[in-house]
Amino acid sequence: MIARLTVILALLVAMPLALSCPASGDDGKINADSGGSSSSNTVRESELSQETRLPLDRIKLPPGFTISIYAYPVPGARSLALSPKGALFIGTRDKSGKVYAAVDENADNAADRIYTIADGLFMPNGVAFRDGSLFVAEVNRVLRYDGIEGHLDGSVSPVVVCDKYPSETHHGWKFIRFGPDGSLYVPVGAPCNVCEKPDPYESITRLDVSDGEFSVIARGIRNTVGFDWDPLTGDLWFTDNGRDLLGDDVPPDELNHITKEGQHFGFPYYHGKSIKDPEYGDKAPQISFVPAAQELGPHVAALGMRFYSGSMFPEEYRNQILIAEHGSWNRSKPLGARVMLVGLDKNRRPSSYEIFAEGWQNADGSRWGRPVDVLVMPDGALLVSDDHAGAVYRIAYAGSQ
Ligand SMILES: [Ca+2]
Ligand SMILES: [Ca+2]
Repeated sequence: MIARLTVILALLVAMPLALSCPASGDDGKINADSGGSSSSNTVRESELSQETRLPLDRIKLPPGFTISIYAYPVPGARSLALSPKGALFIGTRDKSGKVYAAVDENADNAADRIYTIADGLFMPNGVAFRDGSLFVAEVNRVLRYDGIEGHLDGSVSPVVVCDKYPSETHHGWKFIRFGPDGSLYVPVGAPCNVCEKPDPYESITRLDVSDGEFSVIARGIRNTVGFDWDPLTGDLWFTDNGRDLLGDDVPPDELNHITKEGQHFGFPYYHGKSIKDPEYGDKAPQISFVPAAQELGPHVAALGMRFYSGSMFPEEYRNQILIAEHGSWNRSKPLGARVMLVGLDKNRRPSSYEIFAEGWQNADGSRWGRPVDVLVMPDGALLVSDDHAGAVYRIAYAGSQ
């Protein structure tokens, strides 16, 4: 599957970049004026009565599925992470710099309270939870909030785990997740539409949260805002957003599959499976590029993705991939604003790419909502965040109809 253009291994085996990230300041605590202030944290009742204001009846789902509001309002809701005790952490990337936690206190599959854990952070898009601590990714830093479940009122000060990531805001917001190895995976996007940048740009890095050191594990990635590990193989898969301004239908967004550490996924030289970049294609280093495992729609802005690891949905969904497409901005006919299903065959190769949920885009191309991330709940329901409507939805399967 690997397009062997020419093989000069020198570049492939370039020494992994290892950067040390000691906590900033003397104790790693954040100054009140640099974000993380608890002074304006709030808690409010989730306004489920607002459900009627969001036209959920426009969402089309396969037979037997239903959609409801899980949390609302959650302005700018982006990445999702769930704690074992059931707190749903929600990142954002707008100027408010807020991180939320939504809690379903009475176990009726709808959050009753929405806490603002932090505000004033630098595009805190990424959230991940491990061993009682919430990790939040700003553009250039990863923060840790210890004992967060006992401090949902925002009364815990974060510790800086690492502050050595680049600070460009262009594709600088981060999706983060812990891998099966206990490391935190942190992407660094291209600080441009299309450009050639050295490590750690255009990569996925692996961060050791115990010492703040990170290294690049995959290159040639323009901007991934979602990834997950295959429950059957342990392999890491990720979405990537294709470059802009090559026309309506080129290039596709990508679903990629890492089979070996150090692989290069083509950007900025090649896009999709084999599309040569008109500007950078001729400058490509003589190395092997890994083509997209599945070409997605052009400019759809594929963001969050998860393998469906639950048991609520029908058998054919098990261990298949669900992808949230935020929706295009530079296409004459808008595309996206939907949740897609990528089917994998018995060899774990993509065999289908089809719509799972749509209807956030209106007939005239305008949108009332835009999916960002997806998360499989312990009961098997699928949560979907929406930063345009400011909501988190719950998609459930109620049986054949
Ligand atoms: Ca509830
Ligand atoms: Ca690629």
